[in-house]
Amino acid sequence: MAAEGGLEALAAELHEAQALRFGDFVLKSGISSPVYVDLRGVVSRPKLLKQVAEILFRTAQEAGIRFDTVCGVPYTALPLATVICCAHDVPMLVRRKEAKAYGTKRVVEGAVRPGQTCLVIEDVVTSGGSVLETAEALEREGLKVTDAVVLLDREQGGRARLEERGVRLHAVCSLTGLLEALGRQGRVDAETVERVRRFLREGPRPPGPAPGPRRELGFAARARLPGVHPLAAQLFDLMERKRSNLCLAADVGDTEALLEAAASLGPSICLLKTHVDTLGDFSAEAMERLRALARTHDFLIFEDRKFADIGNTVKRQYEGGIFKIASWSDLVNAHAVPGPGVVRGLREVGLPLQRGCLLIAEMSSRGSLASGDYTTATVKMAEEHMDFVIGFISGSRVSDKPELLHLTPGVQLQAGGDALGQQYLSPQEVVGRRGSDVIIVGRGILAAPDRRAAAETYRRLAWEAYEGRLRA
Ligand code: 5BU
Repeated sequence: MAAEGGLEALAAELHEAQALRFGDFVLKSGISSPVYVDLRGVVSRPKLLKQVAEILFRTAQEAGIRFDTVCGVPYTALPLATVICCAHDVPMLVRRKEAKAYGTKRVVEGAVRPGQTCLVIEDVVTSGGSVLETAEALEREGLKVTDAVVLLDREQGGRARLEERGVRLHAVCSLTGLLEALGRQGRVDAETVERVRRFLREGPRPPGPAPGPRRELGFAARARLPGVHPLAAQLFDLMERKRSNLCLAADVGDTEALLEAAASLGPSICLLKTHVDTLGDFSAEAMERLRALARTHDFLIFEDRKFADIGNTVKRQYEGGIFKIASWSDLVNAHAVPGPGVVRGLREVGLPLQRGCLLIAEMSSRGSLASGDYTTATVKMAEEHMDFVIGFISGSRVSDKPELLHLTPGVQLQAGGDALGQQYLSPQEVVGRRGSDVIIVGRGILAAPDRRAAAETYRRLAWEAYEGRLRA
């Protein structure tokens, strides 16, 4: 571990580089964490990059590790390895994540000399999986891997797992050590320090309905609550009737495809979500036909417009323009970023039409800024405007008011994500464990070979997860 003074200075520099963020994050593994470590910003700060590389090298020397070459775990640790190798005249090896499809097809580039020892460099270790992958790739080339040096150990099982596989882990600092240094420096408040400490001590726990004596109400009972918004009551009732808490994200290119999706998948869904500004041939007449299909198949329409302007502007965007969203969409959503004026503006148009609104408390995309205090403030704004706001877009249950609905996008059967930051969780995770009410699924259904069968699968899984929650 780094010497006391060194750790204090490093903690301060990392904090300034925003390498540690505190709030509510969903990690790559799908678990929720109150802390997020992202050292990618270090490359933009040459002094810090050099400092971190030097500390890593010194840690290796102080531990008496003997090595012939150095390899960084791709990608964040690549520049660190480069700086170390240049400064200390050590040959470097580069591991490719995928073998080249042409040419040499090598996964390790550089002068590979079987029998030599390679030191692995990494920025952060959680479970140790990435270090192991690199160690195994090097070993397949005949190299020996005995040690790995890492800047930060998240203390979540990585050290033991690596040791089991014969790789000793040397960490410059632990997450607890860094956290405590930030606490001492007044950069992180005591409550956050305690929260993260508890998380590290007790391990990840998926957020969700807080355990307690209060029994969870079903959708039918929630429809009958005295303060419930009429549109929310209508939605709860139709969900119960159709045994569906599935919202289709109908992300298609034209109105014919939209109407086709509505007609064929309508029986499986409680809501159909549109992005009207992505239709190549929008017409008011097509939206009338969509409303007719909504009546036939008993679902509501939700335009995912994400209003985010001052009240006066959103009012005009909601009511007017080419799309006249308020005339055909039962539900819209809004960001809380402009403050309560956004809700008040939309409400002026929506209330007389008995429309409703969802506030975006969290987003499913990687690195979303809607977290922590922002999410808390959004929940408060919704709870103060329940005559028009009927719920949230969020990754989990953020309010314990049963009158409000929680809708969650970023759902597919397989965990993972897309190339542009979308992150997926399963229906069981979202409804069963995170306490959300409705799953929003787009490509999981639309890209399936049999859309109807896929929609039925998502409907059934989300509904079973909801029923399981009621039984718990
Ligand atoms: P997908 O194909 O299941 O990834 O589509 C998800 C849909 O939900 C898509 O229309 C997004 O615009 C929408 N979405 C989202 O993915 N994440 C969010 O946080 C919000 C909306 Br808000």
